[in-house]
Amino acid sequence: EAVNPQEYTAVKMEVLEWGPTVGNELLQAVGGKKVWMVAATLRPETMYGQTNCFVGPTLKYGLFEASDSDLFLITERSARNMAFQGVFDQSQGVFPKVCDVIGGDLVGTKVRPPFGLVPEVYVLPMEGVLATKGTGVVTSVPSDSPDDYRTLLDLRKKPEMYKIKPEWAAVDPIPVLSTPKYGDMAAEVLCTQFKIQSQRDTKALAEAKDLAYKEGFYNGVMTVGDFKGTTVAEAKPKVRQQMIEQGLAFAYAE
Ligand code: A2H
Repeated sequence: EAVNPQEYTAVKMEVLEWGPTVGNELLQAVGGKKVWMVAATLRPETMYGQTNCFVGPTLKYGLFEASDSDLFLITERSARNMAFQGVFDQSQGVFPKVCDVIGGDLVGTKVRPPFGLVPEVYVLPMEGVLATKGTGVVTSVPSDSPDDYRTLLDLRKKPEMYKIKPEWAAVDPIPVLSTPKYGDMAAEVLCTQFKIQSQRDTKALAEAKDLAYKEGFYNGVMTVGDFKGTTVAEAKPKVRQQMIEQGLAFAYAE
């Protein structure tokens, strides 16, 4: 674990419709409650460009009571952290799990990405999702995240192998910011430049991710949203604050 805590923005994606492989046990546990898949991100200013939501297909998730009316779908590890950080209504330390679910069973579920220019997106599998980081839910922004971009290409290339319907991966990357070096599709430019062939090319992807992040942060200008025309560095905390004020995000550290 790092010495300095990582401060994430936890973005709340409301479940709109369950996918075809969700089990009855889960549906019963949900009852009439609202379910949110919560993704940890370091790039809140890119949330306009969400096109999917990724889960690890073999990872274990749970449904946790965030309040009387709301359930969070996240890993148990992150739920425990959230409980200690006072995210849940119940007093600190209470650990309100109501059901287990495997990531693969969530594929094809439809969620609403907060601030997304596309109002509904599908849950898809991503191989490299770590159980030890964030919530195990990753929101996909293929314009600016090389991992997200390459995973989308992999899924589109072999939908049967990944057990997905092609229409779940149909939304193209959406430009949200522009930089002098990579234009408004940093992830695509870098994946092409580095000849990245698959989401398993982790070394090249890490390098691409680093370059995209730095160029975006230091030289990026927003091309959409309320802070269009301002720098990414300036927009980042402001978009985050807006999302938090609207009840669509919260601070999460680990
Ligand atoms: B980021 P760090 Cl546009 N497993 O959000 C793998 N990756 C995970 C994860 C997990 N369990 N939890 C979060 N992440 C991803 C947006 C984004 C992100 C963009 C560009 C770069 C980027 C959209 N995906 O990350 O190891 C999440 O993806 C690169 C910095 O804590 C999260 O932010 O530095 C980021 O990794 C956190 O990674």
